[in-house]
Amino acid sequence: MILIGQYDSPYIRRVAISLRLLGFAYEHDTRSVFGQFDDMRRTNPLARIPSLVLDSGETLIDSAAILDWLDENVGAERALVPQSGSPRREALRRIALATGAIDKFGAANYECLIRPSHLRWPEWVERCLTQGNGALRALDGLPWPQVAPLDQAQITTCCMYNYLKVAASPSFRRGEYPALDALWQRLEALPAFRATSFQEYAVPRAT
Ligand SMILES: N[C@@H](CCC(=O)N[C@@H](CS)C(=O)NCC(=O)O)C(=O)O
Repeated sequence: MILIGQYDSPYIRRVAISLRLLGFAYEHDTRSVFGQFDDMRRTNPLARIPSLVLDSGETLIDSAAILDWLDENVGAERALVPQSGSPRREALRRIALATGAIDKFGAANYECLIRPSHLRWPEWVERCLTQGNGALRALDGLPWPQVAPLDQAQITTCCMYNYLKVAASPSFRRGEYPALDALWQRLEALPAFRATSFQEYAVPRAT
């Protein structure tokens, strides 16, 4: 199978790490939604990442749909999201907070990094950051496991937090989230996380 998209996207990274943890081999196609926009639209009409091209030729789009497919394939015992009941609801709540934070800090990043400075909307950026930091505070206040096994809530939250650190999101308040720092430190040391690490957030910058 082929995973399309670069590791500086936390959505790509949570899929790549899940593939590795569950024992799926994949080729990595590092085309960019910014650099190869038209080409990427042929893979996903939204021109977004991630996409996963299966060995059958079918293309899955959207990280949630891809992770759902992975969980279905490995079965309930190994799935990264619990199958039912309050463990599932709790996992989905954490994942929703983490992906929501990605979307809010991501929107602020696009506004501050990509949009020409004279067209920026500071009140909108502020609103996004309030929402993003609200999600981080909620996640930081939760108990996180100190030991294996990993689950999707931990993986997605760590990918989100790492993205904020490396992309140097505006108003991401370093040092304010000790529980997330501890989770990040523990997970980023693991082989699947190290193998998908990235040093730079590669979006086009406004001049
Ligand atoms: N809900 C989607 C979100 C994916 C997403 O936001 N991808 C970003 C990269 S992190 C992207 O493709 N951005 C380019 C764009 O939307 O134009 C998922 O979970 O896959």
